[in-house]
Amino acid sequence: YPWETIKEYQEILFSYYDGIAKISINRPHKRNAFTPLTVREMSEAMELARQDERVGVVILTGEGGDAFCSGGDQSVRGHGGYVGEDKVPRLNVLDLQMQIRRIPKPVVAMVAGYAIGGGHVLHVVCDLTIAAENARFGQTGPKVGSFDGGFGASYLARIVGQKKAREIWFLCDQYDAQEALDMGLVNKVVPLDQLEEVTIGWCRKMLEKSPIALRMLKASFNAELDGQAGIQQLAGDATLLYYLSEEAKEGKDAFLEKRKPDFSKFPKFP
Ligand code: 1HA
Repeated sequence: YPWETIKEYQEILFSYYDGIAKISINRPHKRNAFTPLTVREMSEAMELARQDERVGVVILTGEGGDAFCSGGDQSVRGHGGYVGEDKVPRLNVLDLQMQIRRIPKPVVAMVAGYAIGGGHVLHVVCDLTIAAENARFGQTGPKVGSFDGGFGASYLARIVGQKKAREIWFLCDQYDAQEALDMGLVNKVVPLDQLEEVTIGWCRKMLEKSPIALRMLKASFNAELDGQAGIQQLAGDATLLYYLSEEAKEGKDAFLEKRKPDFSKFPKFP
C-alpha cells in the first residue's frame, strides 16, 4: 500500500493512506518496547490524526512482524517510571491510553507477534484488534514488578470477564491468537501475510459509514465504563450536534445582533 509519511519521528513511523492514519512503533530490535520518547511521539501522532480531517480511522501497530509492542522498555526503567533524555521518570503511556479512548475515530490494533505487558494494554484499549496467526498476548506485571490497574485491569475484565482477567494478570501466561479470539480479546485472526490487507478492509468498511454515528457509538460504549468523564464526552458530542441546529444558531445570532432570541418557531418534541 502506498503509505505516505505524515511526519518523521525517531521511534515511530506515522503515515497516511486513503483515509487511514497508521502509527507504528519502530523499535523491532526491542520487540517494540516503548520509551518515554516513543510514547511522546505516539501521543503527538494520535493528536495529529485526531485533528486531520482526512483521517477517519487510525491503525496502531508495530514494525517487523515479530511484535506489536512488548510494553515499557525495562532497560530505561528508573526510580518511579521510564526515563528519557531529560532524566525524568514517566508513566506517560497512561495518557496515550486515554487519548486512544477519547479520539472520536475508531482505533484498530493490528497485531503481529507479541502484545505483552504495557503493549498488551495498548491493544486492549483500541476499539478493535486484528491479529496475525503469530500473535501472542499476555501481561507480565507481577513477574517484572509492575501492574496496570487502570484500563489494563478494569477494561480487560469487561472484555474477557473477571475470572479470565485475573488469570491473565495473576499467572502472566501467554495466549496465542486462537485463544485470544476464543475469549473475545481480538476481533479476527488472519495469516500474517494478510494482516494489513484485512485490517485495511475493515477500516474501509468503517470509512464508508456515517462518521458521526461511529463517533456517537464510540462515546456511548466508553460512557458505560467511564462514569462522569464518559458522560462528559458523550454530552460534548450532543453539544456538537446541537450547534449544528438552527435552534442553537438562533441563540448565538440573537446575541450578536443584540436582540431577544426567538425560539418560538422550534418544535417542542414530545
Ligand atoms: O506495566 C506497565 C505500566 C503500568 C502502569 C503504568 C505504566 C506502565 C508502563 C509499562 C508497563 C509495562 O510494560 S511492564 C511490562 C514490561 N514488559 C515485559 O515484561 C515484556 C518483556 N519482554 C519479554 O517478555 C520478551 O522479550 C517477549 C515475550 C516480548 C519476546 O520474547 P523473545 O521473542 O524470546 O525475544 P527476546 O529475546 O526476549 O527479546 C528480544 C530483544 O528485545 C532482547 O534484547 P537483546 O537480548 O537482543 O539485547 C530483549 O531484551 C528486548 N526486549 C524485549 N522486550 C523488552 C526488551 N527490552 C526492554 N524492555 C522490554 N519490554
